[in-house]
Amino acid sequence: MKIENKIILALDLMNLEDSIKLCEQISDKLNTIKIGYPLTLAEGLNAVTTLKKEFDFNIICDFKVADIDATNSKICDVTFESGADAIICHGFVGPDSVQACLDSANNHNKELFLLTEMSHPGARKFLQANADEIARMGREMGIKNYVAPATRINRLKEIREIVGSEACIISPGVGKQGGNVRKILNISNGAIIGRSIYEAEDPKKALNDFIDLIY
Ligand code: OMP
Repeated sequence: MKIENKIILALDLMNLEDSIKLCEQISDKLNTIKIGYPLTLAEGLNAVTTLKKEFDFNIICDFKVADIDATNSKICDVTFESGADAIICHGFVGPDSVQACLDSANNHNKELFLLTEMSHPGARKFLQANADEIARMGREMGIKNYVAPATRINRLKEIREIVGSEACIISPGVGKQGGNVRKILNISNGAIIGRSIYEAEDPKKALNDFIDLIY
């Protein structure tokens, strides 16, 4: 997946109309968006289908899939059939559950992102202790794409060392959660940015300001 300007917009707006308006403003600078539960629970998977049709973005569905294998397969299949190009799954559920997501992605010729350590403070409590193992599992399974935190640059580096230089890492936590876009892009292939863009008075300017920091 080629991420234009190394930025992925986290489109966590609560309705399709506002989402389309925002995409119209920024579509000349971005080609990759991430859609999660906020928009799809509000509007249905139709939001993914519509945005894919209107803008032809790369669409990463952030459903943090974390169930048994049989259920994960169904979640991934229906997501890819709606037009998503990639899906994010959790790793803590173990290899059988993750393999089901990978098989679905491969069957649809789409991509899987494995979430290793999350970006928020609470990730320290349970997830951090197992994040290296999750990343190692991903590497052993042949997974090429990962999500790792922009909020902890040292952890991001450690996860990069485990998954290897060829892997694609995308990192949430820039801006509102405190991560520095320029620093993390020395390690990550893309920065996921939501509120700092869509809550800005002028989202296009906010995006351009991030791009100026990168280049
Ligand atoms: P902002 O904090 O508004 O920039 O948004 C960050 C986006 O990344 C949101 O859509 C989060 O749900 C998502 N996210 C995290 O913030 N932390 C993580 O560890 C993982 C994700 C994610 O999987 O995208």
